[in-house]
Amino acid sequence: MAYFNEVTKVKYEGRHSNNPFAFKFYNPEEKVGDKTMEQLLRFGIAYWHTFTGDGGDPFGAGTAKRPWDHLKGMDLAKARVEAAFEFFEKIDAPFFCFHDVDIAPEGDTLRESNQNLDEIVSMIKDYMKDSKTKLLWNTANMFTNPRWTHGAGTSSNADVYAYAAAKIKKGLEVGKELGAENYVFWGGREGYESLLNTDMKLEQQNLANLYHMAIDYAKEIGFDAQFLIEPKPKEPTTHQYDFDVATATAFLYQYGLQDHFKFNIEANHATLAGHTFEHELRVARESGMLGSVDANQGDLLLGWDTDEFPTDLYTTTLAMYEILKNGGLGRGGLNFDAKVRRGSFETEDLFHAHIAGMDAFAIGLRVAQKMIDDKFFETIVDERYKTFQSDLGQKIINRQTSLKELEAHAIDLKDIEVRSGQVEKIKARMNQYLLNI
Ligand code: XUL
Ligand code: CO
Repeated sequence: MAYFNEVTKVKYEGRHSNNPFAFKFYNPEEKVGDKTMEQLLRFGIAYWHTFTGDGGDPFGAGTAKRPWDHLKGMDLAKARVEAAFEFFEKIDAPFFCFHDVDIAPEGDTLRESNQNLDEIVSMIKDYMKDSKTKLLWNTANMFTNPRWTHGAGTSSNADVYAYAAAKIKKGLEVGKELGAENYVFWGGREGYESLLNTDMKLEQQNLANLYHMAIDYAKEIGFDAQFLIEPKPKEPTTHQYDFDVATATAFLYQYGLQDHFKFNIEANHATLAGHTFEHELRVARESGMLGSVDANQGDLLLGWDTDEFPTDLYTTTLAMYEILKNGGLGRGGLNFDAKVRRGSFETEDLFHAHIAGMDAFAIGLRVAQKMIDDKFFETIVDERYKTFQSDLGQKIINRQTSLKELEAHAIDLKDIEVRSGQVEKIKARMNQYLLNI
């Protein structure tokens, strides 16, 4: 059965195309630098938003109209797999991502849930044999069910902790079975509400121990995926332990986990933390920990995680700049952790949304590559830090000086030439780059 009859395969038709079901800028085979767009962008489809989500929000029921709506339980789960692979083929997606509960319904016990999962995983495995779409990452949902109300790896209850450990164990086995490139840990409820009832030290230690056990088990079963932490400052938990990349980096170093993890950076999580998307990418890149990206955008007028499809070209450009400077995303990719708006409830909106996001990142990629080729930012930065190329500057950089020596240099200085940062000139040039793609 076909679920998306209104659309045949989405192809690149160029910037002047009026076909809403065509890419205007994403041309998978086109080379940018020495790699193709497909190799550089590595787009992933988020199963939960596109096939499981129904458009509901905290104020109202789901609005989405989907051709699988009449089904229930395992029949529904199977129909979603069929629909997913039809969608992947039509949108030409190289990757997809899921949580365990997105693909198969939970049973009354973990044993039952795992049986459901096994059945769907083997169906997915069969579909993957004839599909180019690979698994970018999978994860375990440890935030929806009421048992996670006080956290999973940071729960105040040891049975809940054990349940979380068992879900991760299964997640790693599923990842191995389907050849996942990465495994994600997003700590939805790993944080606290009030210090008055919280043993923060114990919770964080337990979480670190869980990660160590996951590393050991992946090794034991020969699952060599890259482990990723996905920071988020709040929502659902008030004080989230993985607040942002810098906070999570400190956690990883504190518990000896730094060599085993990279980051999955989500744009909307960055803005919730009071950062830009590109800031989080830069912080991770500087420490060699930029692993993968959840490509979406938040509504800056709203203070919550709206998970919109990314369409802001300024941001996609600055993000692609960081990614290219990182030498790409390695085994990571750009996963659209994004959902169509509640008012965009028709099935074809799923295509419009992904086309918009893929084109926005393709534009970002082209512009960022051009800026790198022209050494646009490098020249600005080199010029700005030029004084550090002097003897004095080199001594500072190499820690070969002292407060005494620097005082001797500074004590009679009169005419220090501090130059303008020229941010407005730089932004105006960036707009020129954006218009000239
Ligand atoms: C929640 C979120 C998650 C993770 C995976 O904000 O981003 O969907 O990406 O659990
Ligand atoms: Co995410």
